[in-house]
Amino acid sequence: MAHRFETRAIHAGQEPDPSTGAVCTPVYMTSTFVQSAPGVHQGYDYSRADNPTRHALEDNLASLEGARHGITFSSGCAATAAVVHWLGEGAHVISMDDVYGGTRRLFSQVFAHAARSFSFTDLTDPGAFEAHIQPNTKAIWVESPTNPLLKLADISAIVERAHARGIKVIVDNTFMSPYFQNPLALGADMVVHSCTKYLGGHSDVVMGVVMTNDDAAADRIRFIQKSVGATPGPMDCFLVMRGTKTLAIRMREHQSNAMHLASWLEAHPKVTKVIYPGLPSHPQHALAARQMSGFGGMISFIVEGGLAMATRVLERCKVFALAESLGGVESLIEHPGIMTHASVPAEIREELGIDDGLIRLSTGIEHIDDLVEDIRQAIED
Ligand code: P1T
Repeated sequence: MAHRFETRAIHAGQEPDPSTGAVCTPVYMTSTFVQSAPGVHQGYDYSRADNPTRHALEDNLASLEGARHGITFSSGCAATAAVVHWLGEGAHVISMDDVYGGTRRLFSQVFAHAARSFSFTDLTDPGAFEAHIQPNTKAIWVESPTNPLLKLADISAIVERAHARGIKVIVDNTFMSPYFQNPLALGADMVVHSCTKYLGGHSDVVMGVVMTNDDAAADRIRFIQKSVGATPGPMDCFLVMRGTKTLAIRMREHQSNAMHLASWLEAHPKVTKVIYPGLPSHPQHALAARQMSGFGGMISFIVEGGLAMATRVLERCKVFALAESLGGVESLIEHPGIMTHASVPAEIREELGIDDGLIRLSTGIEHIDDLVEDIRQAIED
């Protein structure tokens, strides 16, 4: 019988080292591997192509996402780029309108100049993409929940419609991690994560991964990984592997803190809006409860008083660090309009609802009372 998530997190891809018995997979800090005759080696020839520490991590991540293949990259953006390379010259992609600012920038300002084209639409309506289909539409790019507005896409409903048209569905599952959501089980063709976030979990690594059950697609993505060479180093792979061992307990704690904090914020008179999929007030709360096994650690909210008040709150927090990124054990606070989504043109931010007063929290796993007190004093004192 297959082991459960928590057990796989600790053991998948990781056998005690056969040469020494080391329980933890060693950091194979080597660029190359000796050959006994030309082309004769023990499975590894050069670390851009493969490295034993990376190999162990890729098997571990694939197991957690329920995928046959995990292919890692030097960042989440590099993983996204590999998928767009794989879609091929001339491909048209229909993307969720609210995605990480760097993803939109990569699509609109890099690949749009490299024989790819993109349409952005609100995939909270699973039929919305159909009006944008072109003869060369190859994929729907889903981010769910989205960054930073925490909108959800109904993954299986989109898959059903897209597959009927021969269109692939790719899901950026960074915000939920494989612990709370498994898009491949919902029919998606490919999953992308920024491992920089929950998978690494300690804000000390930048990395990405692509996961799929499609053998031919995996072969091609692996070929792109080796050929383009945006690969992670062995030390980073070790750190993410160390991170995934505690993913389940971290995610449970992130969620419990976020649920408490979101409810507290919602009751605060100076807070005009709280967006958290776990709150009954979230317009897609029912979908969140059905599609995910938890609601995650990300909260967005709007304070009364626009940019001036938002800036005050951001500057006054002490436990929450004012910083980009998310998914680490430490709580982070940021301003999407000025920070993570600054590369999204102002008129599009406005259209999406990325308000000047919008603040995004990555709820860490510190004591909940300290987190509430930190936000309280930043708003009230
Ligand atoms: O930063 P990198 O590892 O390249 O991952 C890019 C990325 C991809 N997808 C999502 C949903 C993301 O949130 C990110 C990175 N996001 C931030 C740095 C941020 O603060 O939102």
